[in-house]
Amino acid sequence: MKFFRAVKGGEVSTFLLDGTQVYFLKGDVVRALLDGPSRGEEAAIDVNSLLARGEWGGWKITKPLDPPEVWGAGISYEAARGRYTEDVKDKGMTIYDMVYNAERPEIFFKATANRCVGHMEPIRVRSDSSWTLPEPELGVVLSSSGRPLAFTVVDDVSARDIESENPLYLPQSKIYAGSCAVGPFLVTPDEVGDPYSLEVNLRILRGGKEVFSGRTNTSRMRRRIDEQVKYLTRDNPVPDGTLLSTGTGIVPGRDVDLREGDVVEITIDKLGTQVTPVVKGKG
Ligand code: DO4
Ligand code: MG
Repeated sequence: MKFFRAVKGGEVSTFLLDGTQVYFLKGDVVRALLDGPSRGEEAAIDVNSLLARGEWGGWKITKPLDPPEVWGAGISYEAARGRYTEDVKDKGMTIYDMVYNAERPEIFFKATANRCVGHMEPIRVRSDSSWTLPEPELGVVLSSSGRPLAFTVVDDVSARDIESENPLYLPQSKIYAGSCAVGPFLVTPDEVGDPYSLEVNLRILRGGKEVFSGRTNTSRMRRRIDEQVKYLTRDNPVPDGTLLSTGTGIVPGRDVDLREGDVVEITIDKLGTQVTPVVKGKG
């Protein structure tokens, strides 16, 4: 099953997509993931048009949940270790090499609901960043006990120049308005199957032309989801609906950066395609 949300007349409604049938969902999406969904009436929504245009029949698609907390995992893929290491001048053992090999993963606080955007909503480049990159990641919605309730597409948008200046600036590079894109769907684990065999594709478009493309597969994730969840929830109570973004396996180099007007397109098998325009500054 897939869930999505859309807004009409200022009201947010949650929908359940079962095959091609769309139903209103009664109650909150996290409750539905925890206890099973309570279907309302069938909804006459053309989901393909809503996804393609962001709007359809007065409905505007929005993020599929308001995550109370979003956490990130880092250096989960060898590709991330390699790219992040390029930032560090000292060519000895870097903090990224160390965390890649260590038992304890890098887990960091990423966002709250008000810093998240949905499919077709703008992600941001901070006003004080001149090198910001998208990080396409498999997102996992968790129960308070750490049980995976659903999967989604997450963009862990990161001001790479700020972190590379000094790793202690990580929170400023990661946490700001529009730094986290979620959706379009929450997809239940039974529909996803094996989360370690999903193709991940990233494209950056400028003036309609592709300026970057990259791909990976979640099979390359060194940090398994249960390992990440174990450390996230150790001595750290998280609320139902917490979103964990499991790290990126696609990290473009210094020659790529996000600019105002760019469009980021992330596709993950079984989870759909997330399209977000880029804006710079507070807006
Ligand atoms: O400090 C590095 C952050 C790494 C990250 O966000 C990732 O690997 O996805
Ligand atoms: Mg990341």
